[in-house]
Amino acid sequence: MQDHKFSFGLWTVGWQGTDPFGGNTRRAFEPWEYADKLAELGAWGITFHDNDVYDFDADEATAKARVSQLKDAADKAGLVVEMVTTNTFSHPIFKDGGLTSNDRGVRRFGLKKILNAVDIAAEVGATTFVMWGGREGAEYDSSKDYFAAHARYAEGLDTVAGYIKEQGYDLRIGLEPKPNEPRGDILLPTIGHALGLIATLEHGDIVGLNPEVGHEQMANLNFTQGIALALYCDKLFHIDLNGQRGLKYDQDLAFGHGDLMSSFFTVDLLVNGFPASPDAPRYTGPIHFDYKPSRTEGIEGIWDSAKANMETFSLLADRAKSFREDPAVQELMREASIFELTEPTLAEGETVADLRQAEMPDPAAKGEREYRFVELQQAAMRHLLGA
Ligand code: GLT
Ligand code: MN
Ligand code: MN
Ligand code: MN
Repeated sequence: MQDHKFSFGLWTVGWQGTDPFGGNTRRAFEPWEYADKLAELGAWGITFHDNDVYDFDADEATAKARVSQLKDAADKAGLVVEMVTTNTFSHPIFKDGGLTSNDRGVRRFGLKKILNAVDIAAEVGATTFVMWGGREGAEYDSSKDYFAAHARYAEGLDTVAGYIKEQGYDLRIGLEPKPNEPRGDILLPTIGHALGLIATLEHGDIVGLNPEVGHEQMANLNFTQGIALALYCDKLFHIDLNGQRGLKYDQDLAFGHGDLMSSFFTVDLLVNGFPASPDAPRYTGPIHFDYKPSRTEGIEGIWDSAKANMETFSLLADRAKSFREDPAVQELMREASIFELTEPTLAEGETVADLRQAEMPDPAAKGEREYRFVELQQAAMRHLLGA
């Protein structure tokens, strides 16, 4: 487990089990009480929201004291505080969003709260600042001018990114997409949507993605494909690993407890990179888990589930390595023409006119060729199952 930079949100192990139908099943801990145990289990880092550490209405002195108590505990345990984020979703003031509320006063309040959290992030040495816009959205299309909402979102992001640059902070912003929950529909619902808005920003160079497995899967999308696009665009700044089974509420299961095959290929991409593109961008950030210890669990279950995330990732990393190194797999990849995909479709200097003149393959023969994709997938299955 020491090979990977495992990291946990304080709100994950700290989740008390509240859901829309029932209250807490576990007691609250102070944020600094998690550090030793997480370190002992093999974690490398922790992350938090401002209000995981101090209350929404805490005065400045209390907030400062609590953040520094947490930072001390992390230092003592040898944990890095690698990411910080803002809670712009719990308090009723944010019921119509933080950066995109129709109410300008709310937006100004939200922006200030985010900027305060940016200062805290810099102070504790975090290098990523996540922005999950859970309340940025709507239940009703009648309720919002969506052009203006995107403009205000962009304005907010540029203000925060511009402030980071102005202060000279070593921080990058990771946007976290989610299609719905808590809003009926959330703005920037997927990785692709977020990339689209980032491309319009003035300070988009320090704005990228913090994709979450379950959130892309709630949109019925392929998470590995999504992070591949983020890598292609050099925008995979951070990651939230967890598990989700199908199209339903955000389950936040432990990593691998949802779609295991998909988890295998996510780990394969994260630890081994693209199979045929050795020069492509690689993810080098923390392996951050954003899961919830199920409501059925007691205190022991918090640690069982935290461990489960790291154990599953490590097991899958081993399996993915053996998969890639297997000569039979390499041969199947050649038969599948996987390496051929890296070859540009047009030859160097070739024009459209040249292409039109060029000899073409026999469509019937190409239509009948083998790709051996099923056998390759089954080879992955054998490695995954340790067969
Ligand atoms: C909240 C959300 C997570 C986000 C956190 C960051 S908050 O728990 O469900 O997916 O990563 O704001
Ligand atoms: Mn989630
Ligand atoms: Mn969540
Ligand atoms: Mn998340």
